Amino acid sequence: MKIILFLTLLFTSLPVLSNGAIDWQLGFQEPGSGHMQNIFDLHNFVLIMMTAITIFVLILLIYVAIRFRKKANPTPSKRTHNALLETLWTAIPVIILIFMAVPSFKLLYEQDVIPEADMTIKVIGHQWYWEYQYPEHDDLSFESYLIPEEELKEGEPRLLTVDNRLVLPVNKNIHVLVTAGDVLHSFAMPSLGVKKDAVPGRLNETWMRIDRPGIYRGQCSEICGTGHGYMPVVIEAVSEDEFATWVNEAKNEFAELNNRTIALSK
Ligand SMILES: [Cu+2]
Repeated sequence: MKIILFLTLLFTSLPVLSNGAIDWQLGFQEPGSGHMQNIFDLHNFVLIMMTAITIFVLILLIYVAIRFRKKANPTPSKRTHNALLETLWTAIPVIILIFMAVPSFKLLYEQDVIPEADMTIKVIGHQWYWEYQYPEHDDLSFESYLIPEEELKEGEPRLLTVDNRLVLPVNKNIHVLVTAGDVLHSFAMPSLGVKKDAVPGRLNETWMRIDRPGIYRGQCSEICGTGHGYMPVVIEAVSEDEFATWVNEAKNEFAELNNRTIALSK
């Protein structure tokens, strides 16, 4: 069963060049950051180990079931101990575990320690939309809502399309502050290897470095109420120049929008 799973994952996860989920997908999404690539590599490494161990144990089981069945082995041995064997079957699994633990600790460290940041953004989860702030870009801030199914344009994925995307530059270390305005949410972007709980009254932090331009799609990953499935995260990764242009346009656009909202509420 595992080998079938392994082969399916191997063949399904390789050719997928998508930054979002696709139909019938089984493996991970295509990694869009070095960190996600490392997660992907560790996953594959552990999967290979696990498959080899499962096959080895299966072969042993089949061997003893045939070789030591009642007919072939009428007078069984009375032996209960074997010092060499016992040492081996303790030591070998320990060594295997060390081999898996070392890269996984490296990964945890990479995730936890934020490298020198080129820019900072703040992500705030609300019931049920995201708010994005750029404190280093004149406090640019806006909200990002789901586009309902009936308003989607051709090619836009259902439940994964928003009005205002989180636009970010590629090849920059982006420090991400995550919090929530009401209840628990979780800011998650599978192809970038990012998932961070958004907790009201608490400021969590993580980071990402996007490798290539494109649209990345994720979802709120902490059940947060009836609208939980309707607050996707959509990141648009662009070059540094395009990002600078976007910031200038967005500042005017959202400033106007905010003024209008203020005027309306008066
Ligand atoms: Cu949520």
